[in-house]
Amino acid sequence: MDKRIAFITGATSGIGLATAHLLAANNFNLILCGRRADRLESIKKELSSTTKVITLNFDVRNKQEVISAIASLPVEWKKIDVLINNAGNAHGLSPIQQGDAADWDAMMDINVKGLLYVSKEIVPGMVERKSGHIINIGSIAGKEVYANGNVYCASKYAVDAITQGMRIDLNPYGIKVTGIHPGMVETEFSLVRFKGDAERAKNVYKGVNPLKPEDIADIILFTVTRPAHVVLADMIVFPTAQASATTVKRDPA
Ligand code: NDP
Ligand code: 8X3
Repeated sequence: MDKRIAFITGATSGIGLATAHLLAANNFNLILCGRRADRLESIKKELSSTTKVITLNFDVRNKQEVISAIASLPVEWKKIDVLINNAGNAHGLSPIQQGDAADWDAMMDINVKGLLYVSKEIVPGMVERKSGHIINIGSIAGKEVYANGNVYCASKYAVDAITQGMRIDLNPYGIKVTGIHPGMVETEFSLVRFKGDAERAKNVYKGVNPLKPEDIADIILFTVTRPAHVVLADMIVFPTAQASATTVKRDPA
């Protein structure tokens, strides 16, 4: 295979899905991951006319599932050039004293430990080959704590710390490490955060022209197509209407 191979977690919606589409059209073969098998199948069907696609159906929280899924890759797919650690969500938005422990577990297990489990199976190959590019999707929530964000913010601060740590530890091997920290992106993110409450999710973006998942995909494509000696290390990306986690210019209805 002369195309590069990109491994994308959370490819069934939002940023991961938009990135899969853009990388498929730009000379990448794809390994697409997620829990929703039906979506993975239809995305594979759609993108297979453009590029080679393999899907892996696993929950990043489950260490054994992560290990088995990645071990099942055919040998010609094991040389992963680009790892995009994107799977993640917020679960709930409550003051700490009212937080739900199941939501806390989900955020720490998915956003932090899931990212580590996946990386553990892929990074040693990059080290051996002395090449590769890891892109971790953090958040503005990993740069600024906001009211009621507590544990989601903690999970994304952890992603930022792990990203910095990876960049330092993998420096001797010529592996690029990039952190991308978006502000408001309209995806299924708010629907998941508010447990399916579509009205509440819609209100998050009321009066704002938020980022689209395609905007982040564009930045990912730019990032992975820089010359060998260039790495975009860390980026905060806002819609123009946003200036900080909580400073958002909203147009009146
Ligand atoms: P979506 O909800 O649209 O996508 C989340 C993706 O993560 C889905 O593909 C989902 O797939 C996958 N995922 C969630 N839980 C698991 C799990 N346990 N195991 C495997 N995959 C899982 O949201 P976004 O596209 O917005 O989110 C992508 C990333 O961007 C996240 O890390 C999020 O924190 C981050 N982010 C989002 C922002 C936003 O405003 N939207 C802003 C800043 C950062 P499936 O359900 O099929 O498993
Ligand atoms: C998603 C952006 O501001 O809801 O990570 O935390 S925010």
